[in-house]
Amino acid sequence: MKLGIIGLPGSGKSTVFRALTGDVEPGDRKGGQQEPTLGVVMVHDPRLDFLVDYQKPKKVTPVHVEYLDIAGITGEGKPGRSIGDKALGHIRPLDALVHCVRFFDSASLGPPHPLGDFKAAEEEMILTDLVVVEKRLERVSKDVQRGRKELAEEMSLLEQARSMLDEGKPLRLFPPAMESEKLRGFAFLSCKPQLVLVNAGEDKPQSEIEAELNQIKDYVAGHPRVRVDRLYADAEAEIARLSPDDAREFLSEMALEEGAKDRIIKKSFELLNLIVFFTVGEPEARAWQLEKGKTALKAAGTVHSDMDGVLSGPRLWPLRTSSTRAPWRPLTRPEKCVWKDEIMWCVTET
Ligand SMILES: Nc1nc2c(ncn2[C@@H]2O[C@H](COP(=O)(O)OP(=O)(O)OP(=O)(O)O)[C@@H](O)[C@H]2O)c(=O)[nH]1
Ligand SMILES: [Mg+2]
Repeated sequence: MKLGIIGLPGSGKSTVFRALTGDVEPGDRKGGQQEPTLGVVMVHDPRLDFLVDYQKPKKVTPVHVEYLDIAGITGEGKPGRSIGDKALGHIRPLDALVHCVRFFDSASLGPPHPLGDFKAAEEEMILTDLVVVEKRLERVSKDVQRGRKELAEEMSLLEQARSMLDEGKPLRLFPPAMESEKLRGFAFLSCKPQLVLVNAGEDKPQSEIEAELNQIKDYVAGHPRVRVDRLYADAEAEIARLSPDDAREFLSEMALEEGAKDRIIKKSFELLNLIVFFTVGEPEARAWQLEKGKTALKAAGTVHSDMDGVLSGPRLWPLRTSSTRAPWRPLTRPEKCVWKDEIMWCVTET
């Protein structure tokens, strides 16, 4: 899973990056077009710990998440130049965006305006998509006039997309942008799954943070693939560098159950509708990601394409827990385990 951290300059993207990756310093990339910094985070999962304990494999491979700290959304709103080409090239292939919104006072930027900043960055993405749609429409409409009838459907979809973007609406509100084969390949920015993180200063009262969160939530109400949450990036970046025991103490003082890394990873899995499943054998215990609702057969196919369709659901071993805080335990029915190629297959039920 690869996520890009975007947001207006000075919104705290690099600080969020540090909070999520525990990285010390992503380098100085003030508002420019420099190469983004990549951080790779191994996802800690107590269910994988359980399987390791059970099987004592030679190798352990958790799921990993990659974060990119991307500069380049300027908020200037100039059509055609709204997001730098270089930044665009980095954003297009991402699975989702972490959209960082400032909610702390800044000496250079003044008091924060979270909803206004969120809208400004959204507008940049909408304008960027509009440029892509218009360019393609120009070409396709000429071809259709010349008699290439097979492009008529794409042209009609692009025209609908253009009128949405013209009205300032993101393409996540236009289902064909995600679903149609004709449009999916454009990887439009305004329909990328987005986790909006209101990056709050520690001095901000809870009630104010809630109010800002609610304003953004109201604004995106009814939008698919958008989640809104909070983060105290500055403090949490420091906490991410502490030992687990020290981190726990600081987190509980801030009334947070988990560090930014674990919280945001969970939210990202929810946003992308992913679950984790496991394989375990003597050589390796491994966590994999799978789209929720996909069958166990698909899980098998993820690991070995030749096994897609070979396994049947009841032979898989679901891991369950009675409470979310307790460690995960396998069901006690051994017929639910399947050994194949010296691997035991297990699929989570959540
Ligand atoms: N008080 C407070 N300050 C923060 C927080 N997050 C970031 N800052 C400060 O805001 C300034 C900008 O933070 P960065 O993380 O560099 O912001 P950025 O979005 O990466 O900036 P550019 O890369 O220049 O666009 C720094 O001085 C940070 O220390 C926060 O949660 N609280
Ligand atoms: Mg930065």
